[in-house]
Amino acid sequence: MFDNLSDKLNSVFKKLKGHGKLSEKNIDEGLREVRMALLEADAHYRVVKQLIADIRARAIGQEVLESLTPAQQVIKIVNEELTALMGSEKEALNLSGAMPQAVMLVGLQGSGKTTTAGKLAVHLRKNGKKPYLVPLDVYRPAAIDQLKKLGEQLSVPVFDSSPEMDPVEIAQKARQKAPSEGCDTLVLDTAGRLHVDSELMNELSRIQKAIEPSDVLLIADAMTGQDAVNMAESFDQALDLGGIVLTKMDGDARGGAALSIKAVTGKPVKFIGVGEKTNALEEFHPDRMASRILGMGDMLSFIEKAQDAVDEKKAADLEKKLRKNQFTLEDFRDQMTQVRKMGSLNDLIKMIPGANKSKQLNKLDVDERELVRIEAIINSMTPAERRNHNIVNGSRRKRIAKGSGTKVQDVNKLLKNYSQVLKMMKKFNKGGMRAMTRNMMPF
Ligand SMILES: Nc1nc2c(ncn2[C@@H]2O[C@H](COP(=O)(O)OP(=O)(O)OP(=O)(O)O)[C@@H](O)[C@H]2O)c(=O)[nH]1
Ligand SMILES: [Mg+2]
Repeated sequence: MFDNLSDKLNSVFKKLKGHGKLSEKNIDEGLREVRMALLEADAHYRVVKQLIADIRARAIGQEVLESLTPAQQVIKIVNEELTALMGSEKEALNLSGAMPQAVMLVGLQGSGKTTTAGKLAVHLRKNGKKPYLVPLDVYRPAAIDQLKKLGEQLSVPVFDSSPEMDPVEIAQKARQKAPSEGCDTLVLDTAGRLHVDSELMNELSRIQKAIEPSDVLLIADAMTGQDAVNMAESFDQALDLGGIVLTKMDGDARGGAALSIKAVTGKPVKFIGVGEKTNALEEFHPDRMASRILGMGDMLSFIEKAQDAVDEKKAADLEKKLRKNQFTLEDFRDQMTQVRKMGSLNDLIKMIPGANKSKQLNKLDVDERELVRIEAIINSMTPAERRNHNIVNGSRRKRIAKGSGTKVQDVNKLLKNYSQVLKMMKKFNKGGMRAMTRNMMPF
């Protein structure tokens, strides 16, 4: 991503560093090269012009010229201005309004709408939502099947569209059906066209008016550079976009679209697609992107990914155990310790889809101090007891209470909670359970 641009900018900075103290002339020379590099990366010329003017105004100021590390100061300014150009703050998906909500994906043929629909479903599920994939492409043969297959692979429900139906009718029916499928967020995968045409815009606009989605995302291929920016303007005029997803950023996209699309359209990039797989979607953080462009790396995104990977593995292990009915009190305790490391239990509980409504969950006492007691109780059990709670009879309960400095009632309560969790776990279907185990380790 941005390799070329990064290389060029770094060689400019290297030159600047070589000067020691900088003169206005040095800075102008450097900025001329920065300008060339940005234009070669296919950034919009008007955007580049303004950006360079902004950087220059700050870079020829006293602090920089008189600083002992002027080149570093210039890099810092470039970093800040690039960040501002891309929107400063991360912009999240808009999911306000009445349930079920809808996110509508629009874009040209092959831009990555269907792939992104799958990725977004995964993203939504990670955030405690229950996505419902809705195929609205009734023109291209096999488009509906493509989304159905994707849904199956991800264990996400897909509305059973048929090519004979009108897309508006499909979307309305899907919304009516969503609650009975246990879903709260529709992801509408619309049809693409080769070019922006009025027929397409009319159809998209009809869908938008009928469904009033909380977010409309343009899916744009980053490799098409300035074309993506122009296309975004056309879509925005017709649909008033909520944001943009730039796909194929893993390819040899030169970066121009990511740099200029916000400045030109006023609409933020909300996500970037970085691969064909369903987990290859990243939230777009302007500051991290600027650091990436300047070759400073993006530790934060990396760390987030690593954490994601670890949780995925833990969730998968846990799921396996639950399936085989091997989720022991020992696992219960270990998960609890993990959760305590992650922060407040009450905050974490809020992440479970439907936790507020679940009577069973409300019955579980989640007082933070209680966790310490629970840990002590489980530690006082023998390994055999931890592995099979059914053998913990009256006299064992007395012994455990004494060993952990608690009361027999506390031991009873823990065992009751634990068996309730077991029961509840068994009730969850595959998708639900995975989301739940990922979101909320002990329960
Ligand atoms: N490398 C890479 N490939 C992607 C990305 N997103 C989508 N693709 C690929 O782009 C191609 C088109 O993706 P689709 O999701 O089918 O595109 P679409 O917009 O739904 O296409 P139509 O339904 O025909 O309009 C597929 O081969 C995807 O695997 C991405 O972020 N990176
Ligand atoms: Mg498609």
